[in-house]
Amino acid sequence: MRKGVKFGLILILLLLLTGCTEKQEPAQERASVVVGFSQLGSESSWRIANTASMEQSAEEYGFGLMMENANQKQDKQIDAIRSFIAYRVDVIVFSPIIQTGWDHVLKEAKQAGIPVIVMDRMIKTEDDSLYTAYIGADFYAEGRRAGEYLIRKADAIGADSLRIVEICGTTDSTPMRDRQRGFMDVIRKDSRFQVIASVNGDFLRSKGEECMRELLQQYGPDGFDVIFSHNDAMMLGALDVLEGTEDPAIQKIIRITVDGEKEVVDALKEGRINCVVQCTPHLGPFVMNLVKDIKEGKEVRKTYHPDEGAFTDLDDLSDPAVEGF
Ligand code: GYE
Repeated sequence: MRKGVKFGLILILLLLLTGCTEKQEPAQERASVVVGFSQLGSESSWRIANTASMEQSAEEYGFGLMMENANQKQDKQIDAIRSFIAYRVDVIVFSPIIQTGWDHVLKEAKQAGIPVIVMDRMIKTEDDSLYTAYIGADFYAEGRRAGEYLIRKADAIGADSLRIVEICGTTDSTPMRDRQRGFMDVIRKDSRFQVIASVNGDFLRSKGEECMRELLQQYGPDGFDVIFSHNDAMMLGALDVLEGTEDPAIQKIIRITVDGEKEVVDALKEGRINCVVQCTPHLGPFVMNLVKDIKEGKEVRKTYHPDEGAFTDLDDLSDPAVEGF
């Protein structure tokens, strides 16, 4: 009897003990998807908003985001991509500062079996298998929209000759090349238009200001009729100069820009800018959704362009849809 009680007690003790050791530990955090993201820099409000969009969307999807900012240096982007490969991230995303020079490092990513999403700007490569998908604006269409606006504007004011100065973005970047090509393809057929200068402002406000100062010095306030700036930051720099100049001829200059940040859309509503071609920086949700699809082994499309349009002084600017980012 005593033996039986003792046995029973030992059994209870054992059960309690095993119960303790088997007590559910909080479920181990499942390793989340890690995205390595090489951002090219922080040259404009567009870029800042783009970075924020990536961070916010990664958080919403519960993905880890390893981000490196290359401060406008291609070498730094290549180093960042190599470090993502070494870390064996699940997916690499990068926004290439210029179009060429990526094949080598992308081959390394391919050999490591890591899918690559090209975001915002595009690369030039003979081998499409080096990236899984591209998500970014149709910059050629943006350039065309700028040209189409100019034709409408020239018609509206009855202009028979307009001299254009173009402030370009980073040389050899996709938005620079394609915005220029799209714009030229539209206006070249119309003899009213002549591009008298094309200068490089590197997508920076400070350089836009510098360019405008030099253009004014070279041509004088009467020497050109249109500014086509490849982004808002450079247009804002140019405005800083124009608006500090007394000459009344300055007022008549037609100002066309691309992006659509809040400061510029407000300036459009105030009549200080004439046309803002939209380019959305909010690519994060598209990218993270694609990361999810890739991880789930789904077939994905090769190219995605967000829907975009343009806001102009020839349209109804009181429409609530006319809003900057
Ligand atoms: O227009 C400009 C930024 O690549 C679309 O880069 C982007 C461009 C954008 O610095 O503001």
